[in-house]
Amino acid sequence: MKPWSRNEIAESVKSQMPEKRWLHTLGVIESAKVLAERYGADPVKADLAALMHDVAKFWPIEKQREWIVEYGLRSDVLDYDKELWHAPVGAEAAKRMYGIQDEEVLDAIRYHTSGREHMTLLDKVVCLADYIEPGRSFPGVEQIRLIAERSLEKSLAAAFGTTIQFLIGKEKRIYPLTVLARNGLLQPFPNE
Ligand code: DGI
Ligand code: FE
Ligand code: FE
Repeated sequence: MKPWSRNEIAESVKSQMPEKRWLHTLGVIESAKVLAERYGADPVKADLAALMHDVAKFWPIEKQREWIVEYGLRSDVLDYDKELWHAPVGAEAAKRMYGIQDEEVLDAIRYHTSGREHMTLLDKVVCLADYIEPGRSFPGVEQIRLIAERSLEKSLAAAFGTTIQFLIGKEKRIYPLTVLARNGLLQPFPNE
């Protein structure tokens, strides 16, 4: 089968989400481009991962659950907030629907929400772009944008910090990979 062109993937992704989420996706593509240039990540991979990162976000939640069970995706997310599910499902969709085989791109999609312990450069670029794209306006985003000009790790650690604080404020559980991601980004520890 002929591989999907970028344009075809973009049309398909766009058709699976409301206009507002597509505008967010365009913002993430733009921010990922800037961050990839600044920190030396592969711009083509960053673009593709950003394009597809939220493809499954608006799938019915039961369909997301089915994919996680049927394809043996990180089933531990089922015990945590449903907002986490679209990331592993999106990576599987990129593979099964669009034929993406590049594991670096798939991982950047798979871990774009939670983060993970040993984040690759591409993981960090896509995850941070998701936090700071121009359309984002959560409290503290300006500060994170400023730090992002100097340090990919410090800015992403701060971004995960805002999410963790938000979850604590709502008395929600924190997915352990997010804690591991933040710890990993803050190494070396100051008291070592
Ligand atoms: O899909 P987006 O809205 O663009 O952003 P995202 O994929 O980063 O999803 C973020 C949401 O996930 C945010 O509202 C917080 C929620 N969430 C729930 N539990 C966790 C979590 N995010 C992280 N990183 N870790 C969690 O344990
Ligand atoms: Fe997302
Ligand atoms: Fe997103």
